[in-house]
Amino acid sequence: MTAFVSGLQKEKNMIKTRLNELLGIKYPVIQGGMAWVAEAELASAVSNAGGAGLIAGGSADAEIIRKEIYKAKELTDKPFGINVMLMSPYAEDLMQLACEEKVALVTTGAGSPGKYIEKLKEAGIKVIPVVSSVALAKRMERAGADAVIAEGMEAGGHIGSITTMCLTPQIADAVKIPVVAAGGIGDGRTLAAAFALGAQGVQIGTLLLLSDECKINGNYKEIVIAAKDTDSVITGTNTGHPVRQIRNKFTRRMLDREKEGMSPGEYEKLTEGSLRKAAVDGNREEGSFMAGQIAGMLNENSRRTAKELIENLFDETENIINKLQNV
Ligand code: TUI
Repeated sequence: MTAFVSGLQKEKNMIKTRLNELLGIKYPVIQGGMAWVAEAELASAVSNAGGAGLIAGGSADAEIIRKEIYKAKELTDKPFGINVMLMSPYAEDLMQLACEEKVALVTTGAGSPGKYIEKLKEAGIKVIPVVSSVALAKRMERAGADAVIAEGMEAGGHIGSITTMCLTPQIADAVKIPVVAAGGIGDGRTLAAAFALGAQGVQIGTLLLLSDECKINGNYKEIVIAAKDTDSVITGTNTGHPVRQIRNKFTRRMLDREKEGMSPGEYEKLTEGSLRKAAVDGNREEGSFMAGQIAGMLNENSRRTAKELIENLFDETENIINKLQNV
């Protein structure tokens, strides 16, 4: 059978790419590093399902994350990692922790992890930064990253300004290391499209919000399920940290204040604790319900175990690739 896209092999009905090899995983999928959302239970469920599960560092300190790593080690013997949000005051401590606990991989967000890469590699950890531009992807490759996650602005949370459709192929052309597409991946069609764009795998976040092992407040799940295609908005564009989240009273207030010329300091003060209010308290009015644009295609049927979601995703992808090969 001719390959639909380069670098993609189908063995015994299994999609295998360089990302499977790099991480020793069954499916070329990495979990999004969702702060206040991605804890040991979700990470281990994704890893047990054959993907690369992640514990999100968010703004938590190293001792909190160490406990999550211990929990995950109890729950899985498969590779898992941590996501380090580089704006966190604990980013350096978390990198140290990753080396001590020898997690399989570290993904990073909201900055450049350049200064940490050498030490992580020395500890045998695979380093996969999230990038939102070709320039940063090239810089990360030169600094020794094992792969990059090309995250388009369809994604939830902190985002860049380029779409997955445009970013992924440009990064795939610019680097030799594997590219993982992120932002807008929620079913077999979008996953197959990621392969067509030159990705060797995908990162999924929003879809996993609905997994049984994701222990966010039930209101968060309801809000994601109810969201239509146009229900997410980007706040923070004018203060330097654009964040995609589902529209509510909080985002309306933020956008109003931005129009009035709010300062970055004021923005930070107003957003403090808002993610916790969403994920833990389920506060529909004051929470920051971060989710990607694919929230619009999720429904009650998307409430499944992480294993079912991932297996279904790759079954759909294979069917689509097979169909495309017959076009
Ligand atoms: O990091 C994310 N998503 C996030 S982090 C987060 S916590 C937060 N809360 C409030 C404000 C800001 C963050 C919620 N969601 N995704 C990965 C990501 N990284 N997207 C974009 C980037 C990125 C952007 C610029 C990475 C590097 C970069 O530039 C670095 C440089 O030095 O050029």
